[in-house]
Amino acid sequence: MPPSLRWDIFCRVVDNFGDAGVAWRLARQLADEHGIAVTLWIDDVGSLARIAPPLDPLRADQAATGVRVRRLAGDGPAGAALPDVVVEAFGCGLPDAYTAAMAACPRPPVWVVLEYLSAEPWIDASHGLPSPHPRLPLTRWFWFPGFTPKSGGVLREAGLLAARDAFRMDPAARGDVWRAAGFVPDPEALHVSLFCYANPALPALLDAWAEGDEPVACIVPEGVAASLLDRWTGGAVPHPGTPLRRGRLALAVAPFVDQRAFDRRLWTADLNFVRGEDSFVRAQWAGQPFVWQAYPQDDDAHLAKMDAFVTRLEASVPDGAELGLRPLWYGWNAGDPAATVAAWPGFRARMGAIGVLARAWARALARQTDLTEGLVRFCENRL
Ligand code: TRH
Repeated sequence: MPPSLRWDIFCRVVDNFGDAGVAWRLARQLADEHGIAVTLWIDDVGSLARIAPPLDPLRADQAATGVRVRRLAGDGPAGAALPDVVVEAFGCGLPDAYTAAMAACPRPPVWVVLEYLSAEPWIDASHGLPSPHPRLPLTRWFWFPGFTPKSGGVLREAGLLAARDAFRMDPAARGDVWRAAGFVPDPEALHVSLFCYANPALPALLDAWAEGDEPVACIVPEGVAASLLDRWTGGAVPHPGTPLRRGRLALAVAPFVDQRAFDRRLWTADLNFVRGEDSFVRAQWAGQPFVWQAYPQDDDAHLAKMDAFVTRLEASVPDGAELGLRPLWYGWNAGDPAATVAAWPGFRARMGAIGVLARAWARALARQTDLTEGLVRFCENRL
């Protein structure tokens, strides 16, 4: 790969943090591991700055950890020199002036549309296919992240699992992470990291933990399910650093931390509730039991995505279907309080075996080519 390669990544934040989170992780890996000069064009620098604190939300052009970050507004990079590769994250659309410049270029950049991650089988047949632009003499290539060797893979930076294992070997690691949220280390407690959407099943699950027979220490990121927590706490949502106690549950609200610190929380939790796309993948790399809330979609398409993933997860080990993942995952994704609470004791009782499954899944997934490596090779062959 010629070292002078330049890539532009375009990202428009739909909502939440995953679009920015994925684009940022990809940009950093391209720079760190492939020596590529990356410019990330993103409309909502503020959302990215919340999970990448070195960034200044008010600056339109800045650099951090080897990536140039520029605010995407209006015609965006009008007049800027075209790169060798353009990544259009999640089909966000490129500025018209930019695509016109690409079309006028004798050797246009390789144009890749990065799709949303899915475990659904159909993506393997769609991955890596070209599509002629409807108006311009340009070709777009569609990259479908996934969990099979025929898909576009998932993001995994070099040394991730070794760093995870080394961190977990440090006896002080869990204490440091959870003390930062205001918890006094309690080896008897079930440590839960809870990152979810506004889930109607959440209050009932918190009640079940409060009335349960074991101490539960739970961290919720600031602003997550805020109105539900406000009602459940009676307007006394705990301030960061001072957990609220109710029965056996201690609930702490934590400010957003950077992606590296968020990984460490996932690595040191006994159970990770995650959502969307990027934290979903990071919980898989953590190799701990996890529950995923797919990004809710009106036509319930998210339930099909969740089912497709659970099916792959169960099939990855003998008797995986006996682990009883589905009742809690389905209740949680349906936002069904009764189903979620009914499923909790069974899931909790099988967490040892679910942890074995999670670690085996992470090992197997790590044997596949990571998304960035595959994408670099793919583009190299089309330059
Ligand atoms: O925030 P999300 O719900 O983002 C969603 C999904 O990406 C979804 O697929 C997409 O359609 C929608 O946005 C528009 O969940 P996700 O994907 O887990 O992204 C959260 C990011 O925030 C992830 O990179 C982890 C990061 N994060 C931190 O770095 N620190 C934190 O403290 C927290 C809570 C999250």
